[in-house]
Amino acid sequence: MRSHDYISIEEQYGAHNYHPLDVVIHKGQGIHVWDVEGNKYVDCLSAYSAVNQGHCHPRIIAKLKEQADKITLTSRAFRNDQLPLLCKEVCELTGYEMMLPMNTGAEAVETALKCARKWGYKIKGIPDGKAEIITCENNFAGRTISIVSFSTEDQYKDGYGPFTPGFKTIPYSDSAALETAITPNTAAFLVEPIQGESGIIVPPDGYLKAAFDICKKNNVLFMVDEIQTGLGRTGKLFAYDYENIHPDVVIIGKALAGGCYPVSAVFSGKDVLGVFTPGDHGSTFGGNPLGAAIARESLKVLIEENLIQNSFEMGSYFRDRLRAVTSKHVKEVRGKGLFIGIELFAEAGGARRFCEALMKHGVLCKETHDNVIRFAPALVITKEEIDSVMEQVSPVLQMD
Ligand code: IF1
Repeated sequence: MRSHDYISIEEQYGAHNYHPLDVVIHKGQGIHVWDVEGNKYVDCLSAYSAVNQGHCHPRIIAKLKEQADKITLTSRAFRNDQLPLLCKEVCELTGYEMMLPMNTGAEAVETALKCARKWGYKIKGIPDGKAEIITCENNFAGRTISIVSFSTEDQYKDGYGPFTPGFKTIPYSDSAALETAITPNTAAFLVEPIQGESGIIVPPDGYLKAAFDICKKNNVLFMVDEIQTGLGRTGKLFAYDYENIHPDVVIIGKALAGGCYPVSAVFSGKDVLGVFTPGDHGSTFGGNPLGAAIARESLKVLIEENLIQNSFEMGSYFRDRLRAVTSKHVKEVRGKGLFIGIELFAEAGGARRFCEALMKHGVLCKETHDNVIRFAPALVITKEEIDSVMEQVSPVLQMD
């Protein structure tokens, strides 16, 4: 079968909740993927930062196979010999006391929201049913009904009401608005250190620190969504590391298991995650030994292969090279580490046509909103590989 055969089958039998580029990927290795015709591409999306360690990393795949031969799922009715070590290794790596495992990012965000509410009632003393959580305009945190309840993107909410109450929206990058929005019933502030979906929006230096300080002063949990920005993507282990803060609650997912398996987690101090007691919350697959073993190996790869520093250095090199391209379409190149957005002028005719042109040149990118092209290759990318990507990107940015 050829690409168009797969595409027509998917169009016929799959729900139409996506509009993918028409490349049918068959295999991947490192920064590269191949389609069913055998054409090779550089993947500059990395499954939205889930494959930070690169496609089919040999060490991660070997661990997956090794663990799959032993035991894959126990449920949390019993214990397994991988989850305790994942919890310990995550805590030692991050300086937190406790971790709660889930599967997808949205589930981890839901976990953090439940934790914040429970903390609000049990510890802070908010009257029952009154807890408020503050979120930012243009956030993205997943697709569940409670999460889309605080989305400000019409399409993500359209047709899904009634919504979960208890959320307040403030502008991003505006710490004064946070201070004003806080009331005695505020349990938490949930924020992305860089807004990915809304176009790689990097807040001004000092914003996260200022927001963190305001939360501390008001006994409000500072909860950071590092699902997309975390685990080396921005050139630090976490994007919050740029501001030397210790958020109360950190949410991770995606690259935690190197794109081989859905594993997400919430980690925090005992004073916060300790509010959960047996039966309060859970998941059949959360903390399963297969996912935990893969996550442990994925974290080791990230550290031992120095991918975080590589992201920092290659990100800055990549941005410099992109900024050096003379193009009438480019308004701004921004980002941190290998989390890069190119914002185009409104007159450029939309980012999608550039992504389609790049695909023809062997570079896979995805537009975010209408006018931003996102570049987020796996963190294993080398300078020579960036040079070769630039040979394709430059002419596309210079097209009419
Ligand atoms: C889709 C976007 C990216 C996330 C942050 C939580 C989640 C995500 C900061 C939820 C997920 C994904 C979901 C995916 C596309 C993608 C995305 F464009 F939609 F926003 F990456 F930028 N917090 N982001 O970015 O994690 O439940 O998906 O595991 O929905 O199509 P999930």
